[in-house]
Amino acid sequence: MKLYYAPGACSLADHIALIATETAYELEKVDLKTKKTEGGEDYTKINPKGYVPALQINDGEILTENIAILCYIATQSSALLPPDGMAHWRVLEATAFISTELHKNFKPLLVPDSSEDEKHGAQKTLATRFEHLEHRLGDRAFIVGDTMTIADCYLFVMLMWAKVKVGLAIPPHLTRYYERMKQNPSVVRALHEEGLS
Ligand SMILES: N[C@@H](CCC(=O)N[C@@H](CS)C(=O)NCC(=O)O)C(=O)O
Repeated sequence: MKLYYAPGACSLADHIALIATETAYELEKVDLKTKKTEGGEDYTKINPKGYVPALQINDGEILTENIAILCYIATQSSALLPPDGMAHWRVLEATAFISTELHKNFKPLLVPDSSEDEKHGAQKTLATRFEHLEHRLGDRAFIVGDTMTIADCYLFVMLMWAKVKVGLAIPPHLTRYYERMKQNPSVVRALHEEGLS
């Protein structure tokens, strides 16, 4: 499999998942401004949506969208997503929440043309969403169940953005979780491979 990524972007979640599941993978960096891959290809020909992540599956098929890619990686390896039962749906519930309620709400804080009102609104919404996760997490090590799942891969990236990219305060349980996840060997390796350690 080949993951098209940009350093520190949401594609980092998929990168962590590839490592945590011991999947064989290659990486190809994408310049999101020029839409060129490291190898000089036009990225919009690979993923016409123009954004990362995209996962090239071994038969050449391209899969996009974080939730789909994370589920694909987990399903191929039988790790990071309980195969059935309520735990399976709880992981998908948390992953959808992270994608639609956290990831999307960072946008006004990351693009240069947002108004102050838009930025303020995004900060308020994110604070509410993080508060919800703070209560869900409590003292536990992972956001769903007792082992790492795709939801943790994605949540780590959102917390990294909050801390490092936009300087948003995050509540104490989530702060401790972030610090623990930063030491997770899959996270350490993914950050290193993206030039972020
Ligand atoms: N709906 C997509 C959104 C992906 C996304 O927002 N990617 C960002 C990086 S975190 C990106 O590539 N932005 C550049 C662009 O849109 O041109 C998903 O969930 O995978």
